[in-house]
Formats: sequence, structure tokens, C-alpha cells
Amino acid sequence: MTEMGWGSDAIAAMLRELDFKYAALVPGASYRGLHDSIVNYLGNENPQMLLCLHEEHAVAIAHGYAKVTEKPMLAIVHSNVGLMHATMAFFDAWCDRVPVVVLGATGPVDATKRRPWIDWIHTTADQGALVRDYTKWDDQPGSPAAALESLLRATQIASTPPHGPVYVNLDVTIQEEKLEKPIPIPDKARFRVPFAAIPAAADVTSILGSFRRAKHPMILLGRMSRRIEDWNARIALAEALNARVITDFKIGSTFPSDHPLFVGPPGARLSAEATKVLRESDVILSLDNVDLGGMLSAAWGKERVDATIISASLDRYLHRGWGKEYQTLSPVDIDLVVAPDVLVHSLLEALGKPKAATPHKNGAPARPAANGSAEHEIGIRAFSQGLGEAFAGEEVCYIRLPLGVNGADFTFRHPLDFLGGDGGGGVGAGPGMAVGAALALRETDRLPVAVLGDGDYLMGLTALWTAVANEIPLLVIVANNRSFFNDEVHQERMAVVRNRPVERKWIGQRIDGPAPDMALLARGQGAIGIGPIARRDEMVSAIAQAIKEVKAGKVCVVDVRVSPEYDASVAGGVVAHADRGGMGPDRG
Ligand SMILES: Cc1ncc(C[n+]2csc(CCOP(=O)(O)OP(=O)(O)O)c2C)c(N)n1
Ligand SMILES: [Mg+2]
Repeated sequence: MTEMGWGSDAIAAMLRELDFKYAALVPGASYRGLHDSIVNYLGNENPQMLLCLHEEHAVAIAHGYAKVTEKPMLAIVHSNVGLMHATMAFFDAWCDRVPVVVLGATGPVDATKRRPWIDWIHTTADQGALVRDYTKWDDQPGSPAAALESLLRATQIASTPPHGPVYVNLDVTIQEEKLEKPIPIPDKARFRVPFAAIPAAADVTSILGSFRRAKHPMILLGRMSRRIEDWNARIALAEALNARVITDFKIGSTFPSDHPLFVGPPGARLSAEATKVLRESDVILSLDNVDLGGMLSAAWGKERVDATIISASLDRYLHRGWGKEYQTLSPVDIDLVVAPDVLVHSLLEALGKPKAATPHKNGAPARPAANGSAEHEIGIRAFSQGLGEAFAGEEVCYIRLPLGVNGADFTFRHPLDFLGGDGGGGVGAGPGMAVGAALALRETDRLPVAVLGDGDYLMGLTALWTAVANEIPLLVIVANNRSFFNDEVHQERMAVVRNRPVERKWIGQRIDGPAPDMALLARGQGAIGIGPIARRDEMVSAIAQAIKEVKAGKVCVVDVRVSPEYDASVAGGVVAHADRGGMGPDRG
């Protein structure tokens, strides 16, 4: 390693000490000092740069990585404009409660040091304000030594549950400052994430007392860890309490969907069966459910909920004034400010139960008849069942699934079987998050599969170039209904409410005439593009070919033309929720 000679060398050394393996970035003059230090002082290793074609992708990649690892990855964005591009991805990471460390830069705060024009463009009075309302913390350190402390603190804050994105803005002056002598790098071991709080024994006893008296106990799983030990403990607890379990599609797989205690199907909204079981329950344990109050009102409407409600969540530490992603305020009878998986272990311990769950037989998932109007047309149900067929026998991680599918067509048996959503509903996040998740999955035996809507794919597809350029194997399947179809469902609702022609719902929504060539767009970035596949009988073999490519290390996109429709379990919500003003599907 060359000698530490510049402010940004010290910053780069700190990044290495903090164990950042990758830095997803788009370059910019505002951090040319840091860029040079990563390349020439660190040798572009730990962290290694992953060049991105859009700042939104850089942060989305870090987000996707954290979905798998629960650890922050680094993203670096250029001053002002780069950060502006990145804002939606910050918002998604914030709503999804994932750790991400983003570095940015500013022109010299000291105006006498600014080069004409460009440095003035690069400088704002309070750059962090752009993202402050949806980050856990931000800072603009005033010296190289202060930057080291700032990075330590940023990483510690992002990694401390509840997780979230953080932003550190590095003044170009401190990056480019010539150091008199090397700055000692603090030892990260003394700046670790604090120990998790454990629930008081009295609270554990009182929760178990409630469950002992319960006739119909229920567990609502929300933001849980992806550790297999925690997954097993969850199963053991549900079995010990004989509690039925509901999961959340937004979070991904948190409980085996073929377990006898699971109430499914997994989906973006509460199924009729889950609503029924929830209404019958007399004790409900919410383990950091994203929208406990919303779930209760979906089941009980305006009626009083008589069940005893127990909650374990740290989320209130993030509740602030700007965003309302914290959802409606729910009644809670026993309210614990502890991490949900911590409570699971405490309860099991108090029950004196082994943490391994009883092995259960996998129930055969329901396979209703495929739909689709024309003989060979791929209806949404035929599509999801086609995925089941194509991936049978493979250890798949569904990084993403499109909103319109019926969760009954998927069986989740491991925390990495499905990673859930993007948190903030940002269309265009899918490709970037897929690349980040695939990067983390490269360390596992999982086949990384992202099933994306065509709208999502088109908005973010140049993120795939980063995967190709860095040999990150990834399989993308585009559920191509040639539409921002979610909003056709909304237009249908408007037409029904306003007595207007439903046939016009597609106007301003269809992505057709011309239909973008998804496979060609993939090839344009060096990926393999297959399709369009428009017949059911071709779908499975096309995916089989793609699996081979991805196993050989390639990025492969399969364009599957699906009918513009949502499964009734999703679109049906338009009618089911008419009493809430007929909001349509759960995405806006
Ligand atoms: C950045 C952004 N713009 C617009 C929307 C509104 N919106 C929600 S879902 C959706 C359609 C997404 O289309 P696609 O990915 O093809 O999925 P489909 O609904 O067709 O299954 C749109 C435009 C959004 N959520 N985010
Ligand atoms: Mg679409």
C-alpha cells in the first residue's frame, strides 16, 4: 500500500477498516479525491468499485445487497445532482428499514477555495436536507479526522436496529487536503453495534400467560431477520404456542408457507382465509408487522378489536414528521420495544423449548387451472405456475415477484426463498435491487431470480450493465404485460365509480405500439436476452435455457409476454376494499 498522503486516503482506509467489500457508484468531480484514493491507495479492493449508470441504481444495489446480508453496502454519489438522482432509492431503503451507507460530496464549503462556476454548482448550503427526512442520520464532517469518526458513526447507526440508510457528505477540500502525517485509523471493534435489548422476564411471563389463556392465538410476522436460526426459532415458537401465522409479501419469506400453522396464501393483501382466522383470534402477537393497524382494520373494519394485542418492534425509533410510512396507530395491550426475533428467542427460552422445530410434511401447494384467454396466451396464473415448473428442483431465491401473482403458486421454505418488495413502492427499483441481491447471493448456492414488471424493468434496466460488467450472475424474468398495469386497475376502479367506459382504462397506461424489445435491451448491455416468449409451451424451456446461462455466470433476461391482468386475489381487492374508498391494488 502506498503511503497515506491525502485526506481521502485516510477516508479510504477507514472504509476498508469498516469492511466494505463493494462501493456502487457513479463518478463525479466532487469526489475525485476519494475516487483516486480507492483506486490508487486501496488498489480498488475492499471496497471494490461497481460502476453504475445511474445513482438510483447505486443505492438500489446497496439496498438489494442488504436484503440478503442485513449488512450495509457502500454507495457513492456525486454532489447535488447525483444525490438528487438517488433520492427515490434512499426513500425505498428507508421505508424498507435496510442499512445502507451512502457517501456524497460537496464543493468547498469555504467559498474562497471554490473554482469558478462548477464548484459553485457543486455546493449547497445544506445538501443533506435533500434526504434527511428519510435517512437515519447524515453528516458533513469538517476535517479528515472528523470524517473518520463520521464514517464510524454512520456505519454504526445504519447497522443498529431498526436499520436505515445514512448519508455522509465529504467536502472536496477535506478529501484533497495534503496530510502532514498519516492519521491513525480507529479500531472498529470498539465501535460496534450495541447489544440488543432483551425483554424483561415479567413481560415474557405476562405474554406467555396471555397465550396460555388463548383459544385462538395468532402471530403476525413482519420485519424479521434472514438468519436460519431465527427462522427455525419462529417455527418452534408457533408450534409451542399452537399459533396460526400470517406473513407479509412486502418482507418476503419469514415462515414456511406449507406449514400447517401458516394461513395463506402469501400475498400483498390479507386473503379471505387469513381475514377469517384473524377475526377469530383472541391473542395476536405482532412481530414488527409493517402495518398492524391496517391489518386489524382489514379484518375488523370499524368494529372494536377484542383480542389482546402484543407487539414487539423497534420501529418507533424511526417515526418522524415527514413521512407517514409508519402507518396507522394500532391499539396494543402489551407493547415491547425489543427486536422481534429477540422476543421469539426469549419466549422459547421461557417455555424451555428446543429451538429446532418439528419437521413437518410439505403440503402440496394448490394448483388451480391456468387461465389466459387465447389458447396459448400466458395468463398471470399460467405464468406463476410456469415459474414453479421451470424452477422445480432448483434452489431459487426470488429476489422479487410482481404484484399481480397469486402467492399460492409459490412455496417458501427458507428465509432466502423470497426477499419481498422495495419498501417505498418505487417503480424502477427492481433491476438495481436485483443486481445488489445477486451480488450477495454470489456467495451462496442460490439461483438469483428477479421477476420484474415491464414498467419496473424499463425504468431501471441499465442497472443490469453493472451486473454484466462485474460478472454477477442474475436471471431476470420480465412479466411483460406491456403496461403500467397496476394503474389500469386503478382506472378500472375510477370508471366503475364514475360510470365511465371501462374499455378506456388502458389509455395512458399501455407500453405498446411499439412494444419495447426487452431481450434486445438486455443484449444492448451485454446480457443474454431471450424472448419475447408468448406461448405457454415455450416458457419453461426458455427459462431452462436461461438457468443454464446463469449457472455459467451470465446475466440473462427472459421476456415473457403475459396477459394484462392481475390474479383475482390481488385485483379482487378493488371490490373487497370498496368500503375504504375503493383504493384498488396496494401499490400507487
Ligand atoms: C417511480 C414511480 N412512478 C410511478 C408509480 C406508480 N405505479 C405504481 S405500480 C405502476 C406500474 C408498474 O408497472 P409494471 O412494473 O409493468 O407492473 P404491472 O403493474 O404492469 O404488473 C406504476 C406506474 C410508482 N409506484 N413509482
Ligand atoms: Mg407491466
